[in-house]
Amino acid sequence: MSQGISWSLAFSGGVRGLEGAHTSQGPSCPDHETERSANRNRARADPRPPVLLPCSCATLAAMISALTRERLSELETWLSERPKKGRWLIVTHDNPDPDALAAALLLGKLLRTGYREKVTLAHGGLIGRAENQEMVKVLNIPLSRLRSLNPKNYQHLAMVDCQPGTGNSSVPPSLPVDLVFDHHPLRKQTSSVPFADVRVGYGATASIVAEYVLAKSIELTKREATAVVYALRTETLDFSRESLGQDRDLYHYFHARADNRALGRIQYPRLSVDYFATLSLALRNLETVDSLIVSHLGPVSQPDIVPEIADLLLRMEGKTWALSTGVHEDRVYASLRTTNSRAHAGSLMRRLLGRRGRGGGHGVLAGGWVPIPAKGEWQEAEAELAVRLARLLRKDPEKLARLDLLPTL
Ligand SMILES: [Mn+2]
Repeated sequence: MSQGISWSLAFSGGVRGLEGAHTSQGPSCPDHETERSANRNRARADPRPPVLLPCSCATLAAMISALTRERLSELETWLSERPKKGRWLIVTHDNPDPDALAAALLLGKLLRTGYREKVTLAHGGLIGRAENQEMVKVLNIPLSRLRSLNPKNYQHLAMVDCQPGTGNSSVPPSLPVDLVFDHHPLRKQTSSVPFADVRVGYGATASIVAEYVLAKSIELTKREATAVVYALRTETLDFSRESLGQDRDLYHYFHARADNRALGRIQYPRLSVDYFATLSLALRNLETVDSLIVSHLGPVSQPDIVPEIADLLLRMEGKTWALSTGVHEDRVYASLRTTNSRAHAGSLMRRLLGRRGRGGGHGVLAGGWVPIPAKGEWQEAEAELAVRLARLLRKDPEKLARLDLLPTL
């Protein structure tokens, strides 16, 4: 059945002709509900015919691209014709971010509600970031740790927001990968997956999966809508980086259906003392050369803090590149951020990590890891990453110097 399955790198414009028109397909739009009741009230007081207010949100039909409709029917055929039935394991990358969590939640819903499949969501690492922990808690996302599951209980594996061979997802090797949904650049190994939908242009994997769910006319709950909204907000930095009109339309559609109180709780969670300790350490270990700012965190209790620090450092005035590194178990993790929208942070990260490492990313942000070369040599490994990055950015690594924020007493 792999014949005829294509890997969709390009975005298809979709059915745009219906924009602004009201359709009766699928769940009704709360915005339009308000508009209709306003018209009804007006009709009671005023005998003139109701005025149709201009529609500010795209309709359902317009939000589902032609490509998604086509791929959904391919998926349906594959699901009905596959030789083996059985339980699905949906895995995100090891340390899932909101996009991975929302995409997993929605794919679970699609398989469960749309095709009566049995599904378990799982990840291999840690959910470190307080916001992401809060998201799982507040939205009640049923997520298992891979190590607590027996792979023998599953017959199918789906990967969301990651692909086979990227090194950021510890999938059980005994299970064949049957489904991949992702928006990172296409990896070679993905070509042997029976069904893969990889769309680099999309701002979030959750957008891709959300389109399938809508195309299948499955109504999402408030918590699922909230998950998509939070995924899109964080993944596109409130639409300030790579995204499509498609992402925006989906965002508006789901925002009207989301739980704003839950969103508030997710965005401003309580932070652990450990978090503040790492933050303090990060600010005491700054190095800089020209527009590059670096911080080495050393051993961290969870790897998610590394990208969080990189995000923060990129906001320092005068800096356009930020690198943070941290050590967890036997790996040195690195996160790279840039303000340069034309940069290729993902490919730069792969060059930075070299053959021994694993990593990738998008245009302006990337992450990955290298194994610690020998016991206890993590300091050298962290320092070397900064020196190599300086060189790759054509900056003089000799000039990489400490940045003391406070005057020494
Ligand atoms: Mn993503």
